[in-house]
Amino acid sequence: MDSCMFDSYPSRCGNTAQIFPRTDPVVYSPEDEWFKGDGPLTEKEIRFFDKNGFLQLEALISDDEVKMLASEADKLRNDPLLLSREETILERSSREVRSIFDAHHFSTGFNTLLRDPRITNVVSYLLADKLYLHQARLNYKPGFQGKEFYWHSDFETWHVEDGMPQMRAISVSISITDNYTCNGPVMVIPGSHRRFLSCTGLTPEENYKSSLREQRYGVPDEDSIRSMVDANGIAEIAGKAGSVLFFDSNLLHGSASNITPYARHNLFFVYNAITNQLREPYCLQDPRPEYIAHRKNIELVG
Ligand code: 6CS
Ligand code: FE
Repeated sequence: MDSCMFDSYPSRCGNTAQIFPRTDPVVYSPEDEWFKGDGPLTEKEIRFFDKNGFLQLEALISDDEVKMLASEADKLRNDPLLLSREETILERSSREVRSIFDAHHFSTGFNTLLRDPRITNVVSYLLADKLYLHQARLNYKPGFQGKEFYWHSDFETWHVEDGMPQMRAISVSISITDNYTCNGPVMVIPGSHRRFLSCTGLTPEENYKSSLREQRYGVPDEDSIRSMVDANGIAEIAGKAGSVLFFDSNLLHGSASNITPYARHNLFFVYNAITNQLREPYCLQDPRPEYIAHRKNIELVG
């Protein structure tokens, strides 16, 4: 059975690129209550997120906490035992560490932060559901060496390769270092979360073994990206260490290489609604490993 035929978000079906409308809500809490402002966000912040697909809260994390996060990140990056673990992804062109998945398993500081109500209250309001952690990832972008993340929708990958049914997950990116416009900050296309860019090609077996270093499948075509940028522009998310970016699972984003001396390290927690748990991957391949997409060991975090 070709799963693409019955899928509201078909992608990598081997055919041409297409753009589908989003059929899921963006903010799941009822709109007629947004004005109350009795949750963690003001009505203005909720409407900004609904319209643009992202919201950055500056200085949500204190300077002292940032210092702890930064020292944890450095400790993990220089831990020889971690270097050989599958959770550690190296850059394609050097032995530099690009990412560490499930980083909260190796840091009590990260493990505490992912359950922090300053973060989980915002996400559970937007998703109007209880939450579990779908993925945690420490992204290093060292000075001079940090490589790019090409344009993509996370949901496209999590739907096709992990079997995530709906767009009811939110990524939270915590800046551990200052993110300037020059050192490869996250770039987003505001409003792009409302379209699903169906990508060409077919998912190769064990795609994750290369995609986490350089994504080649699930990459939208240039014409689709251009049409989204023409309509909505590009926003560079600069912010001081301690700022927190909340963004919708389907928002088109990417980041450029870092050729400056200023490192850019971010800690990503991806929260999925408990009612949106992973099914069989829509690409009909074996599920990705647990450290990339939590499927079996899930626990409520908010
Ligand atoms: O494949 C994934 O799950 C990861 N890939 C990217 C480029 N962003 C989302 C996620 O960390
Ligand atoms: Fe991503």
